[in-house]
Amino acid sequence: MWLLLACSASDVDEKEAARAREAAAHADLRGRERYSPAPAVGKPAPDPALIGLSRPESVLHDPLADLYLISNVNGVPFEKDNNGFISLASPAGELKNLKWIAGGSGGVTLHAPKGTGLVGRDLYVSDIDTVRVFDADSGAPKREISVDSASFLNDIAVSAAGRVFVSDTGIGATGPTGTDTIWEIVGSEAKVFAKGPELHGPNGLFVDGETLRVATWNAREIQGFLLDGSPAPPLALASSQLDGLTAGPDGQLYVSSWEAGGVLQPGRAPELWRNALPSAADIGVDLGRNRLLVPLMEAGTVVFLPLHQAPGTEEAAAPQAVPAPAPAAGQR
Ligand SMILES: [Ca+2]
Ligand SMILES: [Ca+2]
Repeated sequence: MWLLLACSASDVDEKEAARAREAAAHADLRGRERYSPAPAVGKPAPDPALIGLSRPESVLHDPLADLYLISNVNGVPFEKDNNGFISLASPAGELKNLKWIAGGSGGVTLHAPKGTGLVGRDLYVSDIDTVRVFDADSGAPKREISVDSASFLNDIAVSAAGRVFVSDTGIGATGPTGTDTIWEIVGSEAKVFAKGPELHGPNGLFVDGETLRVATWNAREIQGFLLDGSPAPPLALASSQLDGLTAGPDGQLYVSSWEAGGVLQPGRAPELWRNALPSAADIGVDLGRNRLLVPLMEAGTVVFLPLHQAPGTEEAAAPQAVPAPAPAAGQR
C-alpha cells in the first residue's frame, strides 16, 4: 500500500506518500516493540476473511442489513488527515465497498475512525475528538458532536435503551494526556459519565445488561459501572493492552489484548489463539453465526473466528445453524 502511494508523481501525492512512509515507520517501530515473536498456542487462527484494509480498528455487525461495517484509521491514529473510511463487507467475506463512507468525499470529514455503534439507523463513529453520526442505510453524514477536551476517542457502546457511551483512552502522539474519560452522548452534547486516572486508559466498552463494562489499556482488568454511574466489581485478567470487548450468544465476554496477541475469555480459560492474533483491535460479534469479527489492525485484515471452534469449547461444539441472511439494504 505504501509503495503504491509512493509511485504517484504529483507534489500532493508525494507529500501524502512521505506522510504515509512516516506513518508506516511509526507503526513498524511500535509493532517491533509490542510483538516479539512467540509461539502461538491454542489453534492456529483461521485465514483472514478480509484483506486490503488500512489499519482497521473495529468491526460491527449491522444485523438489519446483515453487513459488517469496518472502520479504517488509515494512517496515524492521532492524525487529522481526513483520509479515514468505513468499509462494508458481507458475512461471506466479500468486500462490497472499501470506501463506503470516506473522509474528503461526499461532504464527509473522517480522520481516524475507531469505535462504531448503531442507534436505530444512526451510525455513531468516534474520530479523535469528535463523534460523527451517519445514516446507516445511505452512509450520508447527519451530524457531529465535538468533544473538545478529548485526545483519543476510542470505543462506542450503546445500551438497550439507546444510551451512547464513548471512551477516551487518554493518549496522544507523545504519550499519555491524562484525559481518561467515559463520555455519554446526550443529544448534541457529550457529558462526563466517569473520569480520572483510575480508569487506566479506557478502551473497549460493552453494555452487559445493566453494567457498562470497560476494557482498560493500562491495567489487567475490565472495569464495571452500573448505568447510574456507580461502580461495579472489576473482572481481573491475565493480560493488559485490552481493546475490543463484546459477548457471544451465550453471554460469555470476549476481549482482545494486544499484550496477549489474542482474545481473552474473562472467567474462563484458556486464552483464544494467544500470539496468533497480533494487534487484534475492536472485535465485533455476529450472534446468529456464532462468530467473532477480529480486525488485525497492523496486518490490514479481518479474521472471522468461529466460537464453536474456540479452544476449551470442543465438548460443547455442535453443528451451528446459520440463519439465512436478511436482504441487504437496496442502495448498498
Ligand atoms: Ca487517517
Ligand atoms: Ca478500540
